[in-house]
Amino acid sequence: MDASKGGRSWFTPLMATASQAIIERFPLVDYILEIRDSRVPFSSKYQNSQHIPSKSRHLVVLNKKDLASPSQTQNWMRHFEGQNYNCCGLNAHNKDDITKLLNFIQAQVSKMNVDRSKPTATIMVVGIPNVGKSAIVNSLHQIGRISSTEKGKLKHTIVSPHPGETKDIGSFKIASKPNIFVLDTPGVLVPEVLNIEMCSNLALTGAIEDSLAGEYQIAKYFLAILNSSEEYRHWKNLKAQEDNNGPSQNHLLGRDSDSAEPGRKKRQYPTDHTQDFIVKDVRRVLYNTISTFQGNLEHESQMMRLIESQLLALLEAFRIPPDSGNDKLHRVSTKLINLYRTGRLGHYTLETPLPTRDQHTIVI
Ligand SMILES: Nc1nc2c(ncn2[C@@H]2O[C@H](COP(=O)(O)OP(=O)(O)OP(=O)(O)O)[C@@H](O)[C@H]2O)c(=O)[nH]1
Ligand SMILES: [Mg+2]
Repeated sequence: MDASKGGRSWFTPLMATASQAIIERFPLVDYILEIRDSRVPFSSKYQNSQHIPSKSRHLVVLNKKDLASPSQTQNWMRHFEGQNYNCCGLNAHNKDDITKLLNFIQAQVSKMNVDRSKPTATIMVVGIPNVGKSAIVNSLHQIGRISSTEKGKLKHTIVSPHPGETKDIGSFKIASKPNIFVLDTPGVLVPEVLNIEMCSNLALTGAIEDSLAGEYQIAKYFLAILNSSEEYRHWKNLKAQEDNNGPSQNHLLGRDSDSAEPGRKKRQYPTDHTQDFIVKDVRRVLYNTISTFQGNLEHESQMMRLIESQLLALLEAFRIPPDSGNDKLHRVSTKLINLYRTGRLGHYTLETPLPTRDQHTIVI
């Protein structure tokens, strides 16, 4: 995959300007939160992090931990701590996580400001696009320890599933005495061509606009990961239910399939509106196609054969008519990627902290 496609590039002029503006602020701010995506902590490294003046004023935040494998997030945290970074896993939409982060920031600020001579501290949030910088800033601002008058005038920075949403540096107050302000910044990617695996990881996790990589390619990449992982095994009981009852009829009854399971709290997926019975059918199709596949998934051509058959089988699960024209594979791909990105098809960490061929040569 190239940095540009059809005259468009992921490194936009706005990114170049923002990149410079952010670097110029490094010496002026008191602390930096570098946000990475827990699913790809290596590929989501912020390109200008070498300009951050000191490790003691730099926290690596592994955000979207709810979408990653919890044990792998622990491994990554140990990895960063082993390199003398402060590091934490975070879900930007989880109040407890944000409260802990706010406590940490306040503790750092008071350590840096022991004589309380400085009335204001500034924290800058940096990272590649779509890793959740604005979501974290909004959450910190909302639970911020500020006066009730200031609480009445809360601002919002735009949070969106599409990369490149934040265009300017914005300031949000999160604490008083001393005042602490957090700067939200636009996402910045590397300008040069990346290796194919990093590109694929960034495309799948949403750091690069989907149309640059192509939805069909991204969906195929996700299926290759799913087919090589153990996640689909969690859906075995769906197969057993089908054997006993036939295919899902919940939609006919207008019933929410997840809420039908006793003792399970219904999960919320704010950016995904796919109904539960469809998700269940998608999981069932994926489970059936993988578990009955006779070929050898180590062979690329056989993996591709499985993937292509899965995309066709998923048309029915997503209720896309097979005669719905040339864009049917595009539609099924878009829906599949969306389910993956909202965590409804399992939790995947796509990179390991162990030194591998490529990762070994690059110092984080
Ligand atoms: N599941 C999950 N989704 C998250 C989390 N943090 C952010 N998101 C979602 O990720 C998407 C991107 O979030 P933003 O806060 O807009 O990302 P950003 O880093 O500011 O992106 P740019 O402004 O484009 O650089 C949104 O759909 C958020 O709701 C998280 O911890 N978990
Ligand atoms: Mg943003």
